[in-house]
Amino acid sequence: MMISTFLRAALGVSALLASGLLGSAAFAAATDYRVEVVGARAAGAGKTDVTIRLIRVPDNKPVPDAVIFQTRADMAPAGMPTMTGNVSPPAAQQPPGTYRLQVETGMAGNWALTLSAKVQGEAETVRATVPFSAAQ
Ligand SMILES: [Cu+2]
Repeated sequence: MMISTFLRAALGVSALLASGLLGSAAFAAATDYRVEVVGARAAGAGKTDVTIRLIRVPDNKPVPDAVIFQTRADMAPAGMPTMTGNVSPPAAQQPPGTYRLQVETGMAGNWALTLSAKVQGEAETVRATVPFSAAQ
């Protein structure tokens, strides 16, 4: 599945540049990350397991050991932005860099999963919204 969203770390590098911090931190802040949906499959009545992969764009490598938080799922892609579903805390998966979240999708159709990710060694928080479809 080639659903992906390009992201930029939440804060621009301009503040770092302005403050004269031109070391590796500035380069890390400029790093782009991408979240891909690997798959979404029914996981019992009204639940969907969504597996995502976090990619560091410059070297196109998966990012293991990220802390996923501030998760949200809603049916905005189906025109129902106020219809939300609880998201369980994600579990790290094999291969490294993939994470599985279980979403309470009470309705079949197109959903959006929004999340934040804290990447080891990265000062900025990564945020992404990716679409997935729920079978039920
Ligand atoms: Cu709905």
